[in-house]
Amino acid sequence: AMLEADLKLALRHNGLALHYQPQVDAAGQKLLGLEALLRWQHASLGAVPPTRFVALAEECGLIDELGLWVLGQACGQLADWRRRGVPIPGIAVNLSASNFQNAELPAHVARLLQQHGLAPRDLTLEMTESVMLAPDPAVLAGIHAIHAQGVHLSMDDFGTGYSSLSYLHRLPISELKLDRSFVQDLAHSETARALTTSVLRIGESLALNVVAEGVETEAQRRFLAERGCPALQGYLFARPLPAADLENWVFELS
Ligand code: G
Ligand code: G
Ligand code: MN
Ligand code: NA
Repeated sequence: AMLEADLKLALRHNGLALHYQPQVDAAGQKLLGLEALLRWQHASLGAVPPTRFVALAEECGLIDELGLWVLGQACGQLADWRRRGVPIPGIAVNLSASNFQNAELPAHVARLLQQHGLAPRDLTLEMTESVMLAPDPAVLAGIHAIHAQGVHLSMDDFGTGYSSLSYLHRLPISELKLDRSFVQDLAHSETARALTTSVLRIGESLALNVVAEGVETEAQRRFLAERGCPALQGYLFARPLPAADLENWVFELS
């Protein structure tokens, strides 16, 4: 209950922050986009992992407010970068399954884009396969409404969750994020190599963007590049960075 109260305070009084991790092309040379990742530095506990406080926000009814804060913050930051000539192609935001249950979500997204002068294509919403665990009609309607606005939808942690391939043709998603567990095992697991190759083929045949997560080594980058992976994300290129550090990283890249 203590932590709950602290989270509410942090959410309402500027105690949360977004960090931004670059997504690059297979050569590691061109910036393709950013993923926004939520951070909470608690006064006495230190950094609280987002998985922990996102779960807490779901339990105590703060998840809608949290999702909207993240969306508003990400859109505001992107608009600020654009105004100042920092060349950021677009931004991806993580939402939890319950955010998609909110019937107001599509309208909120549309209003934020308009308010910040952004195009729908500038924004990607990442969801996890858990959205499809209980695919209630409200969630599916929300997903379709967001897609109809021209906002990209991305399936995060692809291959780890519910993993029924059937939702690939039932959901209007435009991107798969290959889970980092596959990337991590590339060097020593033939299975990881085969599954990675299969996910890249699925992406290719369904015309989906594929982002490989958790790329940490040059050998992983090369394997993914050789198999035509369109986009990479991981510590090899940059950690999730505060906005000012991300900006410096972008200027050093170009
Ligand atoms: O960056 P990091 O390892 O700490 O993120 C851990 C997990 O927390 C990731 O699975 C990510 O999807 C989730 N996460 C990070 N930021 C957000 C956010 O803004 N909203 C939601 N719902 N989840 C987030
Ligand atoms: O939303 P998602 O579950 O994909 O969250 C991405 C998570 O992966 C974040 O917690 C981020 O900090 C983490 N991450 C990003 N790059 C790397 C990496 O190269 N290695 C590892 N181990 N984690 C990473
Ligand atoms: Mn993600
Ligand atoms: Na992931």
